[in-house]
Amino acid sequence: MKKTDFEQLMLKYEFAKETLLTELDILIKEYEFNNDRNPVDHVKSRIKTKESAIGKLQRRGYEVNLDNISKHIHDMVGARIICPFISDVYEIVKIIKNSKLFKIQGEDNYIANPKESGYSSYHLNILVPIHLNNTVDYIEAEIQIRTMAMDFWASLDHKMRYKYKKDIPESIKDQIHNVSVDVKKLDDKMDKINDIINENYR
Ligand code: 0O2
Repeated sequence: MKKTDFEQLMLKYEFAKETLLTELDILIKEYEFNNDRNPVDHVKSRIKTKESAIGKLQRRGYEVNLDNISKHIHDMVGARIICPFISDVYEIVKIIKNSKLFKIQGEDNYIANPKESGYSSYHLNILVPIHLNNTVDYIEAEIQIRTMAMDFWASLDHKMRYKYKKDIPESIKDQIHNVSVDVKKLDDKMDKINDIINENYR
């Protein structure tokens, strides 16, 4: 049976996701070994669906074709690292930036500069090498690193946006934004308590 170009591209994304997850697992375990603590609560990953990729291309005014998927969609492969504390997020960013496997292409610190919606997270855009039979390909991936509190906010925000099909009334937007401010206060308080514990009880 002849394989389609789309199937071949999706296979490469699958390889990139597996390579990305393996490297993240190694980096986190090595950190835990050296520091006697794990800065990560859990890691999730996904490959963007065809429908979601087509929607993103259309929203941005690009013709829907395979070339434009690889050229303009930078998060076909995505991983999300959820950490207990804000300080852990920065620790993980440092570890990933030091990885000899990944090439860092760009970053967005939406923790220091939250989006208008209130969205807060640290994004790293990287290239993941995949070793095929005769060649090495570099596949783009996006890693989102955030605290459990930020993740709680983002997943509820995502659900509500989906429900309103992105056309959210201004008053609801304001309320969701206000909650993001509360989430930030909560994270800051937890970080302070964590600092006290680290200084006095470790
Ligand atoms: P999904 O379903 O999560 O995949 P780029 O990817 O660099 O071309 P983009 O897409 O503007 O440009 O990058 P950005 O804004 O740095 O990151 C986009 C991703 O961040 C989104 O992916 C979401 O996962 C997340 N995100 C950004 N803003 C918000 C927000 O206001 N609320 C929530 N809940 N998540 C947000 P997708 O493709 O939009 O969706």
